[in-house]
Amino acid sequence: MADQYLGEDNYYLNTGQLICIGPGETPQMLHRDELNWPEAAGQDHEITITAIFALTDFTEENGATVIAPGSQRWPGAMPEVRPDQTCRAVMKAGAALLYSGKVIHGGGANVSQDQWRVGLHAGFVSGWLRSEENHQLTTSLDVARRLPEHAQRMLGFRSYVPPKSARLGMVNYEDAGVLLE
Ligand SMILES: O=C(O)CCC(=O)C(=O)O
Repeated sequence: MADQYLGEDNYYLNTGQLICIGPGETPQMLHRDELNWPEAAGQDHEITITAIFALTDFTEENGATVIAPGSQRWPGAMPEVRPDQTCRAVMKAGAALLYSGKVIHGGGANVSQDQWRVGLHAGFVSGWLRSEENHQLTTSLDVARRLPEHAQRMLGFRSYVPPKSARLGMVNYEDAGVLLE
């Protein structure tokens, strides 16, 4: 999906997180992920897409993601959302929700007594934007050297090559990959 919407070799891992919503948690603020990069948002193309994989069942009760279907086409940066314009990403463990950075969404309230809702949140962002998580500071060079090239790229250990300009994220004016050789 990221290859298709962001362009092959054109993007980095934005988030690699477990999002664990416990009993009593209140709803997350609804948002569009692309507004992390406000100057780049609001274009026709995608700059970020995300998958949330259900590691436990996602239910209305335990905090299934709240989604406003079709909101990727709603004008304005962050329009008002009525409850009747939303639905919940109810799904079985093992299923995933894939969404554009333009779709208004948020983690749901967990009104259960004792259930944890656990999602694996894997997002991707265009290579010319800064990722939410700083993987280069949390992945050592030793670990990066042992990863497949695609994973090295996803974590920012390879430079981004814009179509019409110089590289971004270089090391001594070379592709960052020289550090791994
Ligand atoms: O946990 C969820 O269901 C959504 C999380 C989310 O949208 C976020 O943290 O940005």
